[in-house]
Amino acid sequence: MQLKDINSFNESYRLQHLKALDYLKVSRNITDDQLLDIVQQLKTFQVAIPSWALGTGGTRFGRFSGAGEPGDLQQKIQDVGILHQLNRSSGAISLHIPWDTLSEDEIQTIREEAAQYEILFDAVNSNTFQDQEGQSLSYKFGSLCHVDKAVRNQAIAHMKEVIDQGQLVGSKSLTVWLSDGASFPGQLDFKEALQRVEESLREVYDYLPEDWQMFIEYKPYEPNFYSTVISDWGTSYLLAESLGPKAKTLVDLGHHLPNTNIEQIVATLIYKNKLAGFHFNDSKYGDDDLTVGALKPYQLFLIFCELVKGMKDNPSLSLAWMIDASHNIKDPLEDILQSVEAIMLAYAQALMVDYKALKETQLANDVTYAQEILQDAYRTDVRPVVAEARIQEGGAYDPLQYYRQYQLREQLIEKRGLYVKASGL
Ligand SMILES: [Mn+2]
Repeated sequence: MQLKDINSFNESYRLQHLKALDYLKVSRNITDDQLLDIVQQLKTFQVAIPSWALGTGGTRFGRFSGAGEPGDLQQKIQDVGILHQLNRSSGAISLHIPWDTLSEDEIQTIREEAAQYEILFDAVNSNTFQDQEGQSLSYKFGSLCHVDKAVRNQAIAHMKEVIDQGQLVGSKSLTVWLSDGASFPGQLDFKEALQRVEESLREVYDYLPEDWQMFIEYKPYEPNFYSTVISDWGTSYLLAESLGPKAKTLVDLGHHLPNTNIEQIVATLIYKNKLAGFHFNDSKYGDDDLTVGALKPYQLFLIFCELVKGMKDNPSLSLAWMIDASHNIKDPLEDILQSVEAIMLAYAQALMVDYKALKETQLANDVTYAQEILQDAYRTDVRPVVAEARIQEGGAYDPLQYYRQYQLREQLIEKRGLYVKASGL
């Protein structure tokens, strides 16, 4: 769907926007050049949208379908196309195999559809946490950690196939998240399970094309409730370290036990050049998969401060940014617009921090002022600068407002019908 009238939509907010931008400059005491520099960095920032987040997600208790959802991959790309036209920061899609399995003859159409909306293909995701139709062996007791080598081989073959699929669309990385683990003490030998995962991952690693990377995601619990083989960043890190330079640790914000200091994990991984990137979401209790920034925007800001510092120290630092959320009760497209906005705001706030002054306070053990510097940036209303970056790129001043005003969901329902179910979740 090609969106119309974005410029005239923006025009009605022009005066209000310019005043807000001016106030930001005056209140932060920043020059036009400094502002331009921040806008420039925001303009190049792209967050990948996972194909499974475009339909309504469910919980283990049920799923309440939305309307006008994408029924196939082409329609999923069209949905990302809508997001990207509105915010100019959603220029990539992350596929999940087998939910998005491509046949040779549809590759061309899919690539053209994506190119039309300037959408790239981000990391491809494997799936060995559920059994697929026609699959000969079951993952009920694990995949890469399974005691039976035949099951492990099946999972390894699947991951190689995911890499093959990714190559067809131009992806450059494979994300592996394993649900492997145990729900009861005694079920699994910890050491042997980890050893089997390591050996299996090595087979997949050796299959990676030269310019590919492997992202190893971790998660403390669920679906297994007693132990997970790759349960924390340390386990992911030691696997990545053992596999080699193409393997890195992927941080999913919801995959931590409550109160974990995620920003510190980020700094440690950057220091060791093992940070792959992020799965953004928010949570209160566990892997809640809520809208980014809905609950802990200050934590998100602190994480971005580490990232900005990391990127300043090492301009070649290349990270993968992706949303990984489930939209149970909101319109998925509206929810993603809110998530991307929250990410951009946290990034913009982190760009407002005076890192030189912060360093001085640290060297002087001036704890009070160190905190003050961070909070001062966090408490700045950076919405105008994020909007400015978006407008300069041809996006909408207020994407959500445009989405509602131009009745985009209603148009999708008209085209696709009320009861289409997106493949996957
Ligand atoms: Mn994830």
